[in-house]
Amino acid sequence: MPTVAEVLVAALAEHGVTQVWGVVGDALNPVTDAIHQEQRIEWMGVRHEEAGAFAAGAQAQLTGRLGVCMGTVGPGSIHLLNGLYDAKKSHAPVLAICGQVPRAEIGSDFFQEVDNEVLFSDVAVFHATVSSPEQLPDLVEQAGNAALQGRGVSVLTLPGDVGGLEVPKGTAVPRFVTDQPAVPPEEGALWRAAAVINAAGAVTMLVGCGARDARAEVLAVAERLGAPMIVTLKGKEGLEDDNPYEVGQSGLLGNHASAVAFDGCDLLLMVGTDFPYKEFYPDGKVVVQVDAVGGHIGRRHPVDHAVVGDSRLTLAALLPLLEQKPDRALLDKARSAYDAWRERQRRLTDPGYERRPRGILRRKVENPDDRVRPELLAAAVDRHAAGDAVFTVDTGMAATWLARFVRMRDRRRLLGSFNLGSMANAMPQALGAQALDRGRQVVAFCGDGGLSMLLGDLLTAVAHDLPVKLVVFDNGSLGMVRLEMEQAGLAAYGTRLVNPDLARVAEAIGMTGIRVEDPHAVDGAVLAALEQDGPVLLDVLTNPDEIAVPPKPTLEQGWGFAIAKTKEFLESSD
Ligand SMILES: Cc1ncc(C[n+]2csc(CCOP(=O)(O)OP(=O)(O)O)c2C)c(N)n1
Ligand SMILES: [Mg+2]
Repeated sequence: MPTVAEVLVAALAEHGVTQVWGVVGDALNPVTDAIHQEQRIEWMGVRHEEAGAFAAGAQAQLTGRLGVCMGTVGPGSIHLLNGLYDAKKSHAPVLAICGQVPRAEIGSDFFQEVDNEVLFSDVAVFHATVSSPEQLPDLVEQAGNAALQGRGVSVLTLPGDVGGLEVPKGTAVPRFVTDQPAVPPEEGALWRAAAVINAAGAVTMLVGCGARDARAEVLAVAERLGAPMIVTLKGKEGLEDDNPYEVGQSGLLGNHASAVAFDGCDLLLMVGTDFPYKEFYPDGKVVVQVDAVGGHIGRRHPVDHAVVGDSRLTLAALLPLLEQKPDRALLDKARSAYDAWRERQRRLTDPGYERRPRGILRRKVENPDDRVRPELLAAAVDRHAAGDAVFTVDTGMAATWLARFVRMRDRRRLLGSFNLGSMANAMPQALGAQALDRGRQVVAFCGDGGLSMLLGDLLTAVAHDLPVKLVVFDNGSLGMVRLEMEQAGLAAYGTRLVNPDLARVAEAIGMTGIRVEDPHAVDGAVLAALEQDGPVLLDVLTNPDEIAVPPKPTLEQGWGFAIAKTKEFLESSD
């Protein structure tokens, strides 16, 4: 008879899982042994379980199937938590298989014992302990289905003496329900939305990743309404390329054209977006929101007319009800603002460009040792990366540079910790993406703070032959926090990072390491890194003083900046 562990692993393989991520040990040994025997699944040993959870979450987001990670009893499972929270908040179906002390010891405060029920209660949509082989296949099916249908994390806890037990004769291999039918809109809601849109003057669209599969419909509605379109960071995939209505992002990493589009409209049409930053929404507009999840309606900004429904189905049904709007003045205005902004940005990507001071936020960028502008690096990667590259990006300034300079053209994909906002996600997510297809280009935009947080898992790229390209924006600083502090008028205390030569670290680990200090060497180095067959770490010393100007810089931010700079100057001259 097969064991509990063997049946569980067979179910994962049948479902299409190709890797399981984690650190081996104790209660999980029967599972790793079953994986060892299963040709279709590769065991991906990581150095820190958090990296395994991020990798599994990345795989789930790219494939729509379960991503799977494992943590041993107690601390091994605790280490998974941050990556699992990221999966939860990214709506990624992830199964975590966690060890537990043997059944007879449960509740006795045994060595390493933690209460997984409590530990995972906030992060998991489903948690259960397998306490007898008779619970299969049902319990495993419930765990998988809860994750897939609830788009979240399921945790199966396996006590040390259970994985190796044989299942009763005739136990079927668990199977998972993968169908996710799209929700059609209600007729009445559609008519009401169409009526207010037809009655309104200028319309601006705010489009997010919920409309990723509705590209044709989104473009057709924008054309009918002559509407400028603000695309969220997560909506870049599939929506920004070759889109004559697009005016970039809003939010801190956004640009001025988004503010023009927001301010100038009479009606805001939100599609498939849960864009969270309330302060960037325009006041006093009629708001129509289309979202497949009813619970998302109105939670970021007051909504006048809601349509609950899948973006593609809803826009396809809405289009015939919409009248052509003849006035394209707002679209033209927002697009010219966008073009002018992009042209200014493009100048920053020239290695010889010197920015001149203008206004309070546009102080002359101090670049005494000619450090590389992050904009220049991001633009070079955009130029040379493949049309089907998978990008991952750390939380921090790297996200701004990616948002502004990397176009999600062709079949490019983008992963980040966009809802949890954790650091250290980009490298392990890249490992997950790369393991799915070692022939596809996978490029991680890493902060030096982010990369060093899970640095040990550079070893995983080498050990498992994952040719990831890690681009490190090495500004010697927790840059985003530094900017935050300075805008608030605080000295940037605690933000400096003392880094080693990360390219030499990479070399010692067995990767190719390339260090760049000269702006003129960036382009060649990026090309060389991307052309390498194996894993590469490109360590680029970027200018820590580079700032990103938000769509509408406020006077307070400007004053804060000036005050912070004075404080820093006084402190440094002690
Ligand atoms: C796990 C975690 N710890 C702390 C933070 C707060 N935080 C957000 S961005 C950031 C700095 C990131 O620094 P780095 O990775 O070097 O990127 P940079 O902004 O310098 O480009 C910090 C500390 C966080 N988001 N996640
Ligand atoms: Mg940094």
